[in-house]
Amino acid sequence: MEDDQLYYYSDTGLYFRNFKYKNRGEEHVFLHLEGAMYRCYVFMNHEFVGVHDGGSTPFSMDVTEYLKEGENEILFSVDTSRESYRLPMDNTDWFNYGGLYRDIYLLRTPKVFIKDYYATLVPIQKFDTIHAEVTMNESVNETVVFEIAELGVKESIEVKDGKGEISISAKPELWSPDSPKLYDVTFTSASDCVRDKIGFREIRVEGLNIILNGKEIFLKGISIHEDHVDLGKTTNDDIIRQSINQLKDMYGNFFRLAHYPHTRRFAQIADEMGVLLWEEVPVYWAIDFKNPATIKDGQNQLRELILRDRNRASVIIWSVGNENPDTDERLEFMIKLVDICHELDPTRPTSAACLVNKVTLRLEDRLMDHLDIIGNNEYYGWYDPNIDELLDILDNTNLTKPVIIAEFGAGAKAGYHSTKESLWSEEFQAELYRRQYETMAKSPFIKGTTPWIFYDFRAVRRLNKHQEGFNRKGLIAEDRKTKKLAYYVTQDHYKNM
Ligand code: GCB
Repeated sequence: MEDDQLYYYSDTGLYFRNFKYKNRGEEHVFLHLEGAMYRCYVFMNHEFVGVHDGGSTPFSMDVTEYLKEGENEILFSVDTSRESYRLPMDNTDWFNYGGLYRDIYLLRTPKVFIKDYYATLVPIQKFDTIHAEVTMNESVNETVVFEIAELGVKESIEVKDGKGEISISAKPELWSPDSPKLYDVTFTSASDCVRDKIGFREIRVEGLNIILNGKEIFLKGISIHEDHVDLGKTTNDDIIRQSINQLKDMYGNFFRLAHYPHTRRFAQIADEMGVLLWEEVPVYWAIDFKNPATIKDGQNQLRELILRDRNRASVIIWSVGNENPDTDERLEFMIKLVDICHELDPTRPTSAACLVNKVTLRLEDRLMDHLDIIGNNEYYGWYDPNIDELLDILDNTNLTKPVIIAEFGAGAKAGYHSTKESLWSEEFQAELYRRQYETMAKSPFIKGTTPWIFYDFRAVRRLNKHQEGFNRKGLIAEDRKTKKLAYYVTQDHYKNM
């Protein structure tokens, strides 16, 4: 995005930055990156500090011992190439933006500091118990004060060997999209203090229903990529707020953040503005499921995502994959990911876009046994002809869990008007959306929809004269302003649900 000549460049980029450092006594200094696409080697004053894989999640490296008083030099070497053993691998349907595209910080911390914290409503359907956990960077024994002043909560957490937890009685006003109440929460140790704004709500699955704060909810959603026509993969608060406002104008309450972790700011702003989120790791299509490096990388990306966002009330679903062929290696890979979700966050449902057997007309994916919500992508009326099959598939599957139709859609070039039979016309797309909504209304299993997709996005495999390098399934063109007819069909549908 910085230079036309580099548009398709996919290899290593070097980034330098000099800064002055003055030691303030006993402290740690970290380099913290919110994201580097894809493999990032970090050097400080010509010494190798470490390497990180995975393009969309944050990581920190302790650079204290590499620093000197006065002038210092950072060098990042970032390899952006997609490889068959990476996540995503080299075959995707979105543009491979590379390099350093999110914020980077130099952080000073005390010698002993609060490394991680987690505060959540305990999902026992009573809405009266908050659980808090804290992890220190060293295995110290001390007391950490957990405080939510507005609720009159001030409790001591006993930390043993660097970890402590507590469950307390409290009756917070519940967070929801209509009333996104956040509380100032602080954790204070002997030498450190961290603050956050946290919402308390309960999300769970009961039978075929998704339940938010004790009430059934239908997830009126849309999928969205982090792609911006001018800024590429970088984004900012105004852009995120605009997307959330456009979703609300469409009477929606839910985003599927596809197909990788979007910026941390998305969930923070969603917490403030009141919108629900599905978050996902780029376990996309047929990656190298048996390669130990891929396994390690996938698990690490999921851990980094959950640890980043588990305090966000807006995030209600962790998704572990998208349209992956059901092999033994893949099943083993995915079960480990689901286990990580449960280990780091027992409060949220898990999902993934699962596969259909087109011969038996059933959802047939062994992963479904391990998930709480079944995601399904279907392209009836676009890649597949007969939309009535959708109802057969759902009826034939013996479903005991709710289904989210995590994708459906059709391509349309904004401004191209023709008959509803003409491919790539807005009328064709709008008619397909009408038929989809009409059909889905007949199924008792569908509890959410995230059509594909909010905005047209760059995809180099999309080269016909209507697409010109963009996937054109957006309800809105890539300018993020020009609404197609299908946007209004969806608005009408969500308004009247
Ligand atoms: C899918 C993929 C999505 C693609 C979409 C399409 O099934 O999950 O990444 O972009 O289809 O447009 O074909």
